[in-house]
Amino acid sequence: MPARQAREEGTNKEGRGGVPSITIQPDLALERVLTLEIVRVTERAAVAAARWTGRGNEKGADQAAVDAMRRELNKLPINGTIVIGEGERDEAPMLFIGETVGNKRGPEVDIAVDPLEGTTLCAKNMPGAIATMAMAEAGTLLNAPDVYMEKIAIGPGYPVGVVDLDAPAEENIRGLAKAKGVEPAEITALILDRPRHADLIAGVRRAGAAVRLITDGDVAGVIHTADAANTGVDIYMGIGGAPEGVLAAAALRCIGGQMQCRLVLDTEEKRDRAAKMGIRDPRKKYEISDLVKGDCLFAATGVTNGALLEGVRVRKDVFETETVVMRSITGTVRWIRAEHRQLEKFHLD
Ligand code: VTB
Repeated sequence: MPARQAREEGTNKEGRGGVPSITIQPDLALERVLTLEIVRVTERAAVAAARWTGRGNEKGADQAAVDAMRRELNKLPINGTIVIGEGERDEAPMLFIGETVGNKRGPEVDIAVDPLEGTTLCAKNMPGAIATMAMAEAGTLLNAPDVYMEKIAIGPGYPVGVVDLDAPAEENIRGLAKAKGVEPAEITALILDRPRHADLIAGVRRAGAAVRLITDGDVAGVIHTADAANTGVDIYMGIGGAPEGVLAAAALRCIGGQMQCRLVLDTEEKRDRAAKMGIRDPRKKYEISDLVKGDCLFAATGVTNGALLEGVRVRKDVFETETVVMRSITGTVRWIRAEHRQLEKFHLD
């Protein structure tokens, strides 16, 4: 289900800097073979969604990605539970929160999915739609309802606490510029282009920094901060979806960086839903290690071309995909360009 639609309609009841430092018992680490397995999952979802690129049909694109992702997830040697998914059981027929996936012959894992992050981007054939998922040891991913989330994220290499979710935008920009050794004018903040961000955008600009606005796609937006030299994005700020926040945190858990978040639980109904999912403190400020407590894997495949990933390319008898896959315990990031020749595996008509 397109997350934005759910949030708007209310139908949805709703490390640190540097190299990631993770100390967990070796037997709690995920099997490394799963790294390649999850690439297949996001590849299939991306190819399925790509068929809907530019068709103006968000639901169709999302459903295609969901079906493909679920089919592939069910082949994995895992006992998986969806903790971040397409919605809650009564509203999402597939990949709903609590759904179990996998062939049951493997470790118990938590799974976060966004089969098509940027449904609108795909429907309108705009850059940046991706298929993405994360996997972590059972019980270690935050079970978050599909509500909004306040977020702030920066890449690796900064002292802990250089920015703070609760500090004014100007202060965060000045602090970050100082830590980077540049003037605020050389800082760029990535922010979702939404009316709710008018004050935030004004504050960033008052501090002298540049704002880059995006229409959708804040999972990739947060990841951009981890490679500021190439992306030109130093900081991500603003309110986006909570599911996207958990996925982005999984990526930063692997590549380093800092992120702070808070769920926007502004109604009794949302607080109730969150409480049912085990959230005791509705105002809690989460760090990456609260969102993703243990070892995790993160993968994303491009659907449409974007700054992070190339989109799916359909050539005669060959589909090409680009995927980034990361593992937190080693901090390894792999970029996988694949050529698919056995096209039946995509179950496309
Ligand atoms: C963001 C964006 C997503 O939802 O999380 C956004 O990154 C937040 O919701 O791609 P609104 O659109 O309601 O602002 C998405 O756009 C996915 O729908």
